Amino acid sequence: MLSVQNQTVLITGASSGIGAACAKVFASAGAKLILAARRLERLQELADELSKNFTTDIHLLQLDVRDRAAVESAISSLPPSWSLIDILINNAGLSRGLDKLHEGDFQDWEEMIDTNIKGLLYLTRYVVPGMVKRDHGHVVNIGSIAGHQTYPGGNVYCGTKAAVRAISEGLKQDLLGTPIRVSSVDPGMVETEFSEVRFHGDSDRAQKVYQGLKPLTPDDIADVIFFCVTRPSHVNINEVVLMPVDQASTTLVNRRN
Ligand code: NDP
Ligand code: 8X3
Repeated sequence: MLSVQNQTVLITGASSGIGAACAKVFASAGAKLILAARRLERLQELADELSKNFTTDIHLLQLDVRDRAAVESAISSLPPSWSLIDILINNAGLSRGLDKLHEGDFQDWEEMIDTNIKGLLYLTRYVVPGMVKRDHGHVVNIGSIAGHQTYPGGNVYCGTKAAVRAISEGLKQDLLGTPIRVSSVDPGMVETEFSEVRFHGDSDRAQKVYQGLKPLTPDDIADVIFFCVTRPSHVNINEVVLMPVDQASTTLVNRRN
């Protein structure tokens, strides 16, 4: 097993859900954390909590991954002790709406495409050259079961996650001949703020998504990401698809009420 002690880990979307759970797992293993998201106050709360429990170094980045210039500037202006990123976790992402494609909202589309695809590409483009130069690194992209199976109303969100899947595969191919590893972790239903964001703050509708079943938790996903990253350096876990026992596909779920 590889140690992440003193490794620098950049986690996007660390202010909530899966990203925040990753921060905890990597902090507990002694990694140095760069936590990025738009909500700086949420990152600060997380950093305060982590600092109480672990002796980890944390650097916060208030960053909108959709803004290419901001991503370039954030990465190029990292202080020297933070600039050598060993592990990039491309987790920032969201769904917006569940409309039929022909009735879809253009702004929802732009937001998903700009965040889930272009944001992930920007981070990758600005971070991976340093990994190549140093002959060391691991990129973990958070895909989704939605990148493997499309469901009614999922159209554009599923399209973005199918793109993440193709991008992960392409990056692995383009990095062949280097020791840099690429993994895609593709969950089914995880209870986070995801559905609340999808339904634009309608928490009653969001809660119904997980009603009567036992969803995955953010910690379940962080655990799998940590497993991928800590395999021996010759092992590349390309793709992990995981879902709750109560789920069999994007549309088949077992609800007890
Ligand atoms: P949350 O809504 O809890 O977290 C999403 C995170 O992404 C937040 O920290 C948010 O931070 C960040 N984010 C969103 N937009 C931007 C942006 N433009 N710039 C920077 N950060 C951004 O959801 P999850 O934890 O569930 O989602 C994390 C990832 O997991 C996403 O890629 C999602 O698609 C994927 N996923 C989720 C599943 C689920 O069922 N929950 C299943 C499969 C995949 P902030 O708002 O502060 O910027
Ligand atoms: C999130 C899982 O099935 O809601 O990516 O699209 S799903």
